[in-house]
Amino acid sequence: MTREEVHKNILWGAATAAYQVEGATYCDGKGKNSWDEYYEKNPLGYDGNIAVDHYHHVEEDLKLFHEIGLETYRFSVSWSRIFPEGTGQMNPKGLEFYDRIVDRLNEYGIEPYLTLYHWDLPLPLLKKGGWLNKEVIEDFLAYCKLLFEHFRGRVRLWGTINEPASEVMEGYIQGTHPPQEKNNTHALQVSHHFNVASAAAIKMFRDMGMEGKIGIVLNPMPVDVLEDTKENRKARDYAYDFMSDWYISPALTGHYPKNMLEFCQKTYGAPIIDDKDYKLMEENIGDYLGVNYYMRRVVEAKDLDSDKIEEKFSFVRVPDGNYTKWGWEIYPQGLENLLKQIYNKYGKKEIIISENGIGFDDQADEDGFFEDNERISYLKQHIEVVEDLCMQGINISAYYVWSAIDLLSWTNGYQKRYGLIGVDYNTLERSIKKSGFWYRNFILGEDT
Ligand code: GCO
Repeated sequence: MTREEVHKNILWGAATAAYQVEGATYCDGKGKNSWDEYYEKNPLGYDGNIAVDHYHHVEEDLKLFHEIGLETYRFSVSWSRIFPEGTGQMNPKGLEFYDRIVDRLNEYGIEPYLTLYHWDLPLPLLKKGGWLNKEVIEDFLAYCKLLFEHFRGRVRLWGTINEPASEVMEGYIQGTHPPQEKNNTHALQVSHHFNVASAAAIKMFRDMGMEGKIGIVLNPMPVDVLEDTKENRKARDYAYDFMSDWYISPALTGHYPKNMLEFCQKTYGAPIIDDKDYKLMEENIGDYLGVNYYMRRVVEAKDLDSDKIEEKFSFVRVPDGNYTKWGWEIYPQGLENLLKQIYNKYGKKEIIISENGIGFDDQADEDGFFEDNERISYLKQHIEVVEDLCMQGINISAYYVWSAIDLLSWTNGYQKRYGLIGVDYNTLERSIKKSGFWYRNFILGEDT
């Protein structure tokens, strides 16, 4: 295919997540969730109570998404707006908010892409064990069923669980996200419950005869070594298995990487897997694999004999690497390496780049205009890789810039901006950044 044909085949969009944009923490019946409590318990100097107040600016924001020419928009639904207690009584005002989003997007001809779960677990469910408690899977399915029934025919692109690896690593190993545990056994069991929940939602979607596509959204990272030694290559394989393939393998085959599973079950006694789980996961592979790509990881061997996986390797900086102030390496080649590694191991699969973008501390000029040239450069480099890969036969059907609009960075607050649309956090005034105009022209196929 030519680059022009590839460009036309890909749906070009941008993404956000409920908790990172909506604010309106307790408006119109929304219940408390895990992140509301997290920011109360961890005084970081910022929280999600206002975010960018998308809840009260939704019409304006969707109009701006239309103005920058998005062909599709990925957003997530806040479970605790729909079921304030996580289960039981549904909150009609919560559903109305998402009706406004979905119906306006369809009026604009912008394909809605609805993520069912993007980390904001209703607090009562966290209090009964969260994702460690297998009962929460049933609660999740009741929530999914309601949304499938309600949006049938109006939403044709669905994501089940966003970045399970992030919630597992940060929430159960590093303790930097809710529920702030440091327990590898719990981490591994939660990772399994995410896979069961996703497969069960996919099964329900198909049993209900829903139109469109559904899949899980992962954030796999390619892993390289600086010095090519036997020990470093072993550390690399552990790191890739632990951070990436542990999630890719069940998503694409219904089974975990064999060596890592044996090691985990021997060392941590987890995950405990019921036989029916395997059947469910094998029989309900997603229609696509969502890939959130930001960066690669570079590692060296640490303590290869440690019984803690994360102590077998340590992250290293590339001496002449290009890093943001938050230490994220800008490395577009990593996207090619990652997708080819996935294709080589699992064969051809539809891929959606469900997030790709970069956080900078953008500064507006005296007229309030964000001349975010670095973001344009980052997007250009990564989109070029996306189009090149499609020309080589890799099936990428859609691409989403993270993020459509500036938003709350979970543990970096508001200084770290990702948006194509800027927000003045004092006035909540919106303005299209230079990258937003660039992306519009790019989508139109105008030489940029
Ligand atoms: C941040 C992160 C997030 C995630 C996104 C994952 O800075 O907080 O980059 O924005 O990328 O929520 O799906």
